[in-house]
Amino acid sequence: MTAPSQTAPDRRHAPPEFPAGFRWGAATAAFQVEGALDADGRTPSVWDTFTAVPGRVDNGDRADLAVDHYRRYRDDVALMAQLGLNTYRFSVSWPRVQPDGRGAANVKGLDFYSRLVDELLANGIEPMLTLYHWDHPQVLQDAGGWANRDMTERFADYAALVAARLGDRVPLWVTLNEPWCTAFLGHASGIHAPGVADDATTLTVAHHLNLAHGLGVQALRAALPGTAQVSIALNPAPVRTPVDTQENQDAVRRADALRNRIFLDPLLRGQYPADLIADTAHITDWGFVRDGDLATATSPIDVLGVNYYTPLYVAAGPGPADPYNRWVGSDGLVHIAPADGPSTIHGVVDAAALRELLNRIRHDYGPVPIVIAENGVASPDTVGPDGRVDDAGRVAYLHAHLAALHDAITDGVDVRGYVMWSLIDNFEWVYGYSQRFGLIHVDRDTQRRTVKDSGHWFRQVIAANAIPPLDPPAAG
Ligand code: PNW
Repeated sequence: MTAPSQTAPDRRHAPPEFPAGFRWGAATAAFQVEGALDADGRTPSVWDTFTAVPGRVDNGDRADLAVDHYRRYRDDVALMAQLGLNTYRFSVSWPRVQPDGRGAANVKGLDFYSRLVDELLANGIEPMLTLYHWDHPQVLQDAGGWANRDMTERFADYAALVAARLGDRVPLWVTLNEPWCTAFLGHASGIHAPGVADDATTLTVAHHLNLAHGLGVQALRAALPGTAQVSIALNPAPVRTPVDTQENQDAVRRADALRNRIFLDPLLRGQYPADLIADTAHITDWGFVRDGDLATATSPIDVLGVNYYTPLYVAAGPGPADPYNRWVGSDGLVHIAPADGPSTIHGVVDAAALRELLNRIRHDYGPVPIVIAENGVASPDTVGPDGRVDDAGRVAYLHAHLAALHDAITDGVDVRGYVMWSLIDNFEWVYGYSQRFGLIHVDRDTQRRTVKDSGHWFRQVIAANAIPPLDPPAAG
């Protein structure tokens, strides 16, 4: 600790401020909010197919209506403006824009995103556009999906179509959201679409996603103005172990390779980790990595999107199968270890781990600019008799994570923005509507929107560009 200088103003009681120009946003994804699955030429996505299979989604919930954002987007943008957001992260539905997965764009599908972007800009909100948040056209899955190398070219073509229409108005582009989820939840345990469970396929898919990202970056650069920024949203996690033995450290290394380095290394170093290749040699010879692929995967990005919810706890040895974490190549050597503390559907709540994660990325990969592209928590929110949604738990969660983020900035990490998950309660994948992540509550029967206490609190954060005290203001 250094003593405060005699002449500096007393800042001890000032709320911690964020850098000038900091992006404050909230995020959604097309399949989770839009509904209107048959509108204007959209074809089914892999998630339409997956959610139609009995038993895949809690309560049999479907995304046919979701939160009706396709029709209510103007009202939703008005709510964003009320919250004071300066950034809105949304995703484009590939089967709306390119219903056949190849060839010309469906103009009516692009029109929706064009209207949305104009509405955002008219309200002073910068669009942050994710090209792929998991819902590719089913017709492409019928051709093998991400297991088929051709998918990487399909993705680059799709990226070019969206950029050609929206590139003049969208300043920040995200290629893929959480490729870990697509590869591992979608192809190892199969609890996400397309519901495949095959270890060799998982690694093939991971590589094709890394390659598709790079091809997507190149397609975007070719179509976008030089001022546009290009990004990817990964979901890396600090990996921890409860007891620091040599065996447990090896479990940490293996888990870190499968969760983090399999995406960060090709992206930021242009190579796969040697230990990952060795750990998985009995599954694949990695022959799917062709000359030039890694140079493509490491095409420069402007900012790294980091989605953070929880750290990962692991230990050595066999354990019960965990559908969220299949340790491809290390099954029987790694398992999920118990962790203490309050927990959510994603695991324990640990804000300090966010600071640790950001410092680790800077230490291992250099000073890449970072945007937190997702962070948030689900809670069973209800509208009270006074019309308020009291979600004090979410306010505490946000407060703790913003404080940790501010600490990381003070440590020297170059953080450009914070986008929370989610703007609004929505279709939470395998949990259906049972998990509410929004700053805005949605009544499932009436679609009525109510800003939660956390939304009012977040408005204060944005207005001050600083972390205000915890007490939520009264609604209204
Ligand atoms: C992310 N896991 O999903 C997604 O980007 C969002 O679409 C989603 O709604 C949000 O987090 C909240 O869940 C994840 O199993 C789904 O570790 C599952 C996992 C992580 C992220």
